[in-house]
Amino acid sequence: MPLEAMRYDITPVGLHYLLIHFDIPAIDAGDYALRVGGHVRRPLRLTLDQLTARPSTTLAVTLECAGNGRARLSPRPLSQPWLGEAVGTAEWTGTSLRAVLDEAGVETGAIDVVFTGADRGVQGGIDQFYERSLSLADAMRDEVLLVNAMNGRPLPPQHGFPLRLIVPGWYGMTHVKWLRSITVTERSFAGYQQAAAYHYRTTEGDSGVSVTRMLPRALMVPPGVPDFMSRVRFLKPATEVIEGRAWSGLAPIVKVEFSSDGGRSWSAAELEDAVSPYAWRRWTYRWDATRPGDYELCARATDAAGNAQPIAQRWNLEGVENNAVQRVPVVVREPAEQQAPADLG
Ligand SMILES: Nc1nc2c(c(=O)[nH]1)N[C@H]1C(S)=C(S)[C@@H](COP(=O)(O)O)O[C@H]1N2
Ligand SMILES: [Mo]
Repeated sequence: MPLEAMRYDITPVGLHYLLIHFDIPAIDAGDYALRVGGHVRRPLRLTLDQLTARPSTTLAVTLECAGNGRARLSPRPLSQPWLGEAVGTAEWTGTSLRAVLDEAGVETGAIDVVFTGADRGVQGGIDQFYERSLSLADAMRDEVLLVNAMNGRPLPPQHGFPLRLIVPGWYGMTHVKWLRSITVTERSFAGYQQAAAYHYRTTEGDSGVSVTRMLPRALMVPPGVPDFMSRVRFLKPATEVIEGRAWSGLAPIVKVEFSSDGGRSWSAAELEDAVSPYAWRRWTYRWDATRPGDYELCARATDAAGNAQPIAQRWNLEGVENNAVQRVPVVVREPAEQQAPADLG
């Protein structure tokens, strides 16, 4: 998502980031059925018509890839080289996962709920369908949905048509797309994407800590105009309203601070209401940029649980959870040699 798309409360579908481990699978809506089974009393088979006929909720949810910010780490971990753009907020429409599990009748002794996608490929030398799990308690939360629509339209192929999981507050890897089955297990699920990938670890062989909810982050829309190659921004001397968004999957955002000197001094930004309890909050800051010079703009978010963004990056093998403050180099100056637009004659 280009960072200027943070101007929208709800990200237009074509501007929402995408992450696809393997290929987008071909799924025919007519033949489609979700299978719910494993450690349940009544295994279910639900067609798309049956799923969409169920009671539904629409929730605005911010999704962020756990690897967002990875490309800023050095040495750069191998994987999708996100700078900071792997985020977006959509209105997802779907039905309660808990109601489906209740209908299937989860048996005592159940531990995990596994979500299997229809997409298959090889990762870590293992041939696999994309699969992730949640503990039974996390799966039973009110806000967890099986969604068939995004921003008021059927899911597009790239975002999981015809059905995906949405787990508000969690990093992107949890929201399994192209969902083909849900399996309740009596043992903790040890699939590749769950047990091997998505761990914060700094040394090979360390078991690490599983990545779960989104850490707090604030991002600003880079002000002014960019240099094509370096992406340094140029601004005319003036008072500039800086705008951005902030979110956390751990607790509501309570503070965003802005710095124009690379994080040496901070001032509080103004916060608007969150788009929903599970979505980002817009913030603004009136920056006095009347003095020409070189600046480094930063933004830092803090949530109600006291989690704040670190100033320095925390390197790790997979490059996950890098929520260090954003840094935007800006040059304030009178515009350089300019090519007048042709329509001004
Ligand atoms: N089946 C399946 N689900 C998936 C993935 C995938 O590759 N296959 N990628 C995950 C990851 S890592 C992210 S960040 C989000 C991205 O969702 P989006 O492409 O709709 O933004 O989908 C998640 N769900
Ligand atoms: Mo991701």
